[in-house]
Amino acid sequence: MFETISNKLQAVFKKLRGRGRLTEGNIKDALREVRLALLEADVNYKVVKIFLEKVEKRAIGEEVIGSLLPGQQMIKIVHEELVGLMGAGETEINMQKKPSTIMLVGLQGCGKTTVCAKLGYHFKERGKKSLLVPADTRRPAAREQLEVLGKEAGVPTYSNGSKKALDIVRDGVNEAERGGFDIVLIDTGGRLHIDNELMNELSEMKESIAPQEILLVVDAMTGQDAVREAEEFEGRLGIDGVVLTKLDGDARGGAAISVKAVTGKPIKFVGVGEKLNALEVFLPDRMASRLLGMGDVVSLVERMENLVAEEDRKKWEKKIAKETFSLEDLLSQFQITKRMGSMQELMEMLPGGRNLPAENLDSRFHKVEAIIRSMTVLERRNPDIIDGSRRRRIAVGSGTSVQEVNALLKQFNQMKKFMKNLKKRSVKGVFKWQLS
Ligand SMILES: Nc1nc2c(ncn2[C@@H]2O[C@H](COP(=O)(O)OP(=O)(O)O)[C@@H](O)[C@H]2O)c(=O)[nH]1
Ligand SMILES: [Mg+2]
Repeated sequence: MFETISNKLQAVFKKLRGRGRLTEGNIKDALREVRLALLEADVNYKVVKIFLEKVEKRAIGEEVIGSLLPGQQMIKIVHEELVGLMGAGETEINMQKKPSTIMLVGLQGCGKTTVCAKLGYHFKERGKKSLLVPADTRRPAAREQLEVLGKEAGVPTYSNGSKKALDIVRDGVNEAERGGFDIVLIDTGGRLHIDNELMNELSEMKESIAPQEILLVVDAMTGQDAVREAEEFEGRLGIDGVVLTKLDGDARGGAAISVKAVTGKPIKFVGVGEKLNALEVFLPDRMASRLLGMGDVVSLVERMENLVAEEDRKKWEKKIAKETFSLEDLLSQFQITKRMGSMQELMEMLPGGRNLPAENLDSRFHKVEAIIRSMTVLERRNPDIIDGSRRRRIAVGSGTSVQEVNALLKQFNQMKKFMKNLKKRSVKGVFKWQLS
């Protein structure tokens, strides 16, 4: 799902993550690439503009530049703004009335009949009784199609033999009232294009039964066409929400990102396959993660923020600035890292992290810890005094080899050099090394 856009966005963020500190220039470059990725994914250009203005304002403000993990912080902002665009927590279906009537409308082939049966199944799984009502009288065999799918879903389909859509719908709703159904799902007829006849027919139906919800079904693969349809249906009929189908195909994501921002109406469900259970409640948060192709970066940033409190950070920064960072400090950094969870766990939360060979990281960390613990305090503070015989003693004490002790000392020296350089630019990036 959304491979192109998520690969592109991941590449942008990967570049950012490699940096200890971000400048306004870095951020602007990255946002230019984000812009291209969004436009290529067929996101409405006005939406792209507003979106990037918001992200830029936040990123160039303190949030990213002064951050612990600037790259991750940037992802977090983009993620949050995407969620904001797609509308957080508005996907509930109006179920105040019993039965609640839901009219499914949309163009031909967008997936109305399928969604009708899928919703029947969805509600059945949640203990609600639905009645499917076939009101597409134009397309031959439309009723049979709904019946077959309904049977498969274990949900009854209403029938009264009438050929008039309005009659079928009125009678269907009455039948549902008598039968104690919770929900009536109305499958309406579509057209290849929006025309007056279709709109009149649907408006008449709306007036006649006053449905609790009118859901517009649109095909995500049509990108901006789907958004235009939503705009037009909203303007001419009035809709309560959108069902975005065929997200399992090569949908580029543009429709998912733009619908709410352009029409003001939320996406309530998404279709992710032909099977009856391939329907998901639309969760902006999850959709944003999918678009970014990421694991749970947001919670990683939060964990990190909670753990390395501001004072701690100041203390570290001072140490680094004064170049008094010692192996003892390294050990306590390990402690912080450990409190965040295992390395394996942390890697998995990073975008693409699942593909990294993390199994050995935990044992490598343990080894380093053991080596430092086998040193005396004096050695930890002045690693320069660790000569050959001390190295042998430390290796034996920590159950490692002299080579491993050498490697750690070498690495520590490199780190100190790295920090010296870092100090010239900024000291804030130092915490990044643990994860890169
Ligand atoms: N892959 C995929 N196919 C879907 C999805 N929803 C509907 N379809 C297919 O799209 C075609 C048209 O669906 P249909 O419900 O008959 O559309 P209608 O004309 O709006 O009633 C059918 O072949 C469905 O199986 C979906 O989420 N994913
Ligand atoms: Mg149909």
